[in-house]
Amino acid sequence: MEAVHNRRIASLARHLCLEVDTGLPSISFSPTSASRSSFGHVKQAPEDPILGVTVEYNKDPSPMKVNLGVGAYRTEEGKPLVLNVVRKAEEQLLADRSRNKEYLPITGIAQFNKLSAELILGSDSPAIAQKRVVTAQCLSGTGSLRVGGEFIAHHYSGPKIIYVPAPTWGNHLKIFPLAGLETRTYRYYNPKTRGLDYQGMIEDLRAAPNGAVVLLHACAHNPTGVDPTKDEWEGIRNVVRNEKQQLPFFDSAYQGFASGSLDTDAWAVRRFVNDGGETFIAQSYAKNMGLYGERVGALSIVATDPAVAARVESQVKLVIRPMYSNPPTYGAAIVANILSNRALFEEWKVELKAMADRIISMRHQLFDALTARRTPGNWTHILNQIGMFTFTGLNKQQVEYMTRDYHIYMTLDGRISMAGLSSRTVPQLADAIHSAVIKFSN
Ligand code: KET
Repeated sequence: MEAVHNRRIASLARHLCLEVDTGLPSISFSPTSASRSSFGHVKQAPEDPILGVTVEYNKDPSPMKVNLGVGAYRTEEGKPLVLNVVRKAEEQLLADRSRNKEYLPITGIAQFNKLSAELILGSDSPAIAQKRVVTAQCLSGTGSLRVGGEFIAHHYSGPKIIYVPAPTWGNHLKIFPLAGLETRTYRYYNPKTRGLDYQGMIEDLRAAPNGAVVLLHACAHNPTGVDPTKDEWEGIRNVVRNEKQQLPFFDSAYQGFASGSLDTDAWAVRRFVNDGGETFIAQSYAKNMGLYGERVGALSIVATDPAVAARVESQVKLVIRPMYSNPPTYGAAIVANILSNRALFEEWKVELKAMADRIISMRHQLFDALTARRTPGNWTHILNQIGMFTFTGLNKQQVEYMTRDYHIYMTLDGRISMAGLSSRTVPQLADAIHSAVIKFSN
């Protein structure tokens, strides 16, 4: 009886890959089995440059560790924030017993799509009124970029080449080649002035082929925090639209986070759409509604006439269906609830502004702390840069030192997520920067 029992445990343990001493002869896996694997040649991949920072952070046992890597908002207490308005929308969803778990249509919740297009283009947008806008609920900003990229790769009559700024959010360089687009860069940031290399950008767009796709950050450029001025946007638009007939593809991951106002942050997108030309827009609700893990976003394609828009929509569905069939319900239902309810919408705007304001206050606190320490260098860019990040100008060696000696985790390009900072951690960061700058001068 006992022997049977022991054999069962041994078999279960083998199944679970556990080592259990049952007194029976043990069966071990032969070490040569790995060499027989059809995947034995697979190399260990490096961690993602942004999400890998969190992996390293999680391994650090130090109580003083600070994660300024990923662009995710934290409270003054350093905790993730679920917006009150999101909680309210969730309570409404929970109370509604008519809701079910059926599949959504391939392009998601129709109401969510309509409201998302209105949020980025304005509720009075002529393109929406003329039914020239196709919107598909996608898996957050990343999924929207990927679906848009694949649609362009399959159907665009122009060159299948996309120009992204140098530098840009690192994932752009992985998304677009996999979507089937040749990916090139245009000059964007000038490290000397820590500002926009406007001349370089214009030259590179002029030198790019007619009709090429141009990826533009709608606001709060990641990682540099440097946005064009309104005049510069008009110059860019003139080249893209009039001189080169290029296709603008906006990545809007931070609407409301740059200025605190949803409309102000949509200004550039609306200028491009309102001139009547074709435009792609990828929207994310990860940051501005704090719905990071719900993966909720939208791809909007603005066509020149409604008949084209309808056919485009039919083909977007063919991109999505074999990729993930249809999108998840929950996050988009929360967003639709908030955007469709006046009171919730107003409440959201207040909470969004509070997040943007806290980030701006962190900029002032960090700048003051470095000034008080007389840290060598000019740090005014901390105040001037826009959005979630400060592109500090610190080099890889300095960043590695700050992580090792001060337990400050950030990306190796010197980007700091200001949203991860608090009054408590500013002095530690300022000490770390001060020491890094003195120890390893640029
Ligand atoms: N575009 C930009 C410019 C961007 O910074 C991000 C995320 C995304 C799109 C995609 O976000 P999604 O969660 O798919 O809606 N950036 C932060 C997180 C990340 O890297 O995934 C970051 O830069 O830290």
